[in-house]
Amino acid sequence: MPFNKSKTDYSIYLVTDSGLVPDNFTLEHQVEQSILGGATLIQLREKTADTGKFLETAKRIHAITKKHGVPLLINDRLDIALAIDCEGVHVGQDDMPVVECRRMLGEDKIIGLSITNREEYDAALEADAAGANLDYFGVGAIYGTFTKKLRAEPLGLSGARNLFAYITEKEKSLSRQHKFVTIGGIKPDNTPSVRYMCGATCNGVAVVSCIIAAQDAKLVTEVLSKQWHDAITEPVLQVTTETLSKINSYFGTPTFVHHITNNVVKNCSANITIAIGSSPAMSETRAEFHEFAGIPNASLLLNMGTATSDGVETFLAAGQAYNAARRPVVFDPVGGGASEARKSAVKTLLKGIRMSVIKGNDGEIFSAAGLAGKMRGVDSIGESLLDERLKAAFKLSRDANTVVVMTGKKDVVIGPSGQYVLVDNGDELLTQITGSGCMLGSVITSIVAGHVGDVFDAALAGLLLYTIASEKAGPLSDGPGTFVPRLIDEISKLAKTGVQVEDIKVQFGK
Ligand code: 3NM
Ligand code: MG
Repeated sequence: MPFNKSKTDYSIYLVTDSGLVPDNFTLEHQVEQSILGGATLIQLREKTADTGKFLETAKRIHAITKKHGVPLLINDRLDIALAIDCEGVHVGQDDMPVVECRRMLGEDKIIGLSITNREEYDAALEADAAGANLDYFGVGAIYGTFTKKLRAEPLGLSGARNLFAYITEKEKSLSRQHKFVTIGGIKPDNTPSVRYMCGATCNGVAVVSCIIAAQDAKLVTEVLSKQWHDAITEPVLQVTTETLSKINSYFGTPTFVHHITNNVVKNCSANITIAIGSSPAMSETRAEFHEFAGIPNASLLLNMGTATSDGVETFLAAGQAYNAARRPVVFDPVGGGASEARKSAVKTLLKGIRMSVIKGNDGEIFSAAGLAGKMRGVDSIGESLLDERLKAAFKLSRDANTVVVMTGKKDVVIGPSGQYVLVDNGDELLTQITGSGCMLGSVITSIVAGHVGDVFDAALAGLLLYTIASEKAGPLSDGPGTFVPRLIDEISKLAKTGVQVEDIKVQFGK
């Protein structure tokens, strides 16, 4: 059958590097095993091979890919691609200009280009207008990689999402759409997060080391392919007035909440988690993160309150372990805008971890959204206008593809689509104790862990449980000192009996 490039499946794209093949195998073996495991596209990328040797390797690899009906592209070397008449080329920014490539290869071959930012994508669209007719882009690097010396800082999940948002808008106005794959440090563990964050415009993952260096290339490819195909691309968010009538169905699922939290609140966070029927753990021991993430109904709460300077690495290791296990991660960027170190920690964590929920006060959310907040110390000073608050929370929600819970006089729960709920519940005493936001983080994490397909409603349910419990506890307290134990008592009761729909004070909006 003649090659028809429009049928190309970009989902599982193997890029070679013979230097990484384990001693007991050949490159041919790794490529064939990978195809048997589900690789849909192969790129021969041999940066150091001499021309004669490269040509011989290319012929042997092409024989294998042809046998299996998988297209083969050659990195950089058009002469090799022309000599063996394979299915196309992949070029970098410093290689043969794409317009020349197209002129030499003709319209039937695939041409792909590496890009790392908006400017390179825009320039490629101009080259397209000049006749390049590019087929796809390799977007990267997503994560750090040992396989290639990078031209720019890795994009991270947040950077990739941002770039894909730009690309997605522009592609809509084109008469012919391109395909996109992500590359750089991608492996089965982080594939669901990458797919979730990049959205439907991203057509696949391109990998080198995780397959080429594997002892069982077929198995790794199978796992990668399964992770890619099982991953959801859009968050499940549904919020309707019906949500309120089923709010109590969110309580009562016992979950496991792994806290990495600050020294001030450990005790009350553990107590409130137990009070609603879940199990807390406080651990910063990396050796047990993967094991904990495998516990049924496990979830992770990352609270930056008193993070130490090496704390970011611990947060990253934990967040990535829970991402890999596809268990929810809730982020509480306590004091996130209070210092340069904290701002940079928030950025690093949003690059490396897919968060299910981000919870913070005004200042923390403004800062995480990259907007000037009103931070002084770790307390949020004053409150911005509702409109401004909604804008900041929406921006963060869209950028991180996550549910944002922003506390304040009126609390906001908002999702990436812009749908939001304003919550007017909550006792005044919540503002007079330390750790009230941190305990809310524990409650939300615990409830989200039992309802991962329904993160928005679960986060709202957690917020309502907590704030309505505080309204019951307030009048029973003599002041802030007795308020905390009363709050724990009341939440423990409400988690069992459920809240009264009449007590809920919310407004829906978009
Ligand atoms: N191109 P691994 S990163 C070939 O950013 C390549 O354009 C990149 O290797 C880019 O899967 C990269 O082993 C190497 O991390 C990817
Ligand atoms: Mg190149």
